[in-house]
Amino acid sequence: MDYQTLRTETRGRVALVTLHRPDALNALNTALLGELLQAVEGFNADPAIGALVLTGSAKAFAAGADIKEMQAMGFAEIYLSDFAAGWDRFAASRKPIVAAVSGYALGGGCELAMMCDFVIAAQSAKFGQPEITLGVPPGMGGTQRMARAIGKAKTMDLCLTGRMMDADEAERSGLVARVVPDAELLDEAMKAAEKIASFSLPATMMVKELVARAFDTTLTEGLRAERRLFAAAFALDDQSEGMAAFAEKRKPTFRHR
Ligand code: CO8
Repeated sequence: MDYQTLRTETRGRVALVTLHRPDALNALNTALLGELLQAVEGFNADPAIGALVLTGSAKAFAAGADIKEMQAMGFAEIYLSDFAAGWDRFAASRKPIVAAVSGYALGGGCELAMMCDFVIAAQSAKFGQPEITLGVPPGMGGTQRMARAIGKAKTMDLCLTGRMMDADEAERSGLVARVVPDAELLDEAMKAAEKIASFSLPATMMVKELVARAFDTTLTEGLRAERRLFAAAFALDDQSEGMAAFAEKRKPTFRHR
């Protein structure tokens, strides 16, 4: 597919999506959102794909929503169009998405990384919610996803001061799953995604759905949902195969991949 703001490729069962607005540090504009949704929803519908990796450039994963695009907008336009609501569709991807973050992940860029299932960061990564410096609060989940991911203290610190945190602080805070040398970022993220894509797809989708639910419901409801889906997994031939393979000391061959 020919995109203006993205590059996409598939490697085995992994789709790699690279944000590509080099002149604007991958700032997220309406065109990019449209293309990203087309790509991600297309890969979700493609049975040959089991997981996605989302990345940017060495200098920027994404430096935020496109300030120049938003600059001239007024309340009515933003409110009536439910501006940026399309990002909920990205976050609703049922297939796992690993964010491979190098350089700036600021504002909407940090929020986009947080919409992915986990973040692998290069040593050079810098995360922040600098919207306060522009006279607005975050608008794509920064106050909500970040507070759930790393707690009130750091979220208030980052959102109220607009400062950036480096990869090590992001890992200590729990925003980032792993930090790797810049040169190994893409390999590490692809390896993680290949591993995910080698498992039973319904099982990985169940994991994603359940962990996401932990951020959105009570412990009692979450535990009930987990038990129900655990039981449901026993209706899959992948469960029989996975457990038989363990007992027979061989590698499983999952049918639903
Ligand atoms: N939007 C538009 N253009 C941008 C953005 C951006 N967010 N970030 C960088 N650019 C452009 C610059 O304007 C510049 O373009 P040009 O060459 O034409 O002048 C080019 O990218 C390169 O940037 P710099 O020259 O500034 O590069 P530096 O290395 O000097 O600085 C920084 C890098 C520190 C990342 C700097 O570019 C910066 O501060 N960028 C803005 C960061 C920011 O404030 N992000 C938050 C944006 S607001 C947001 O994300 C809100 C999300 C919620 C929206 C949904 C509402 C419902």
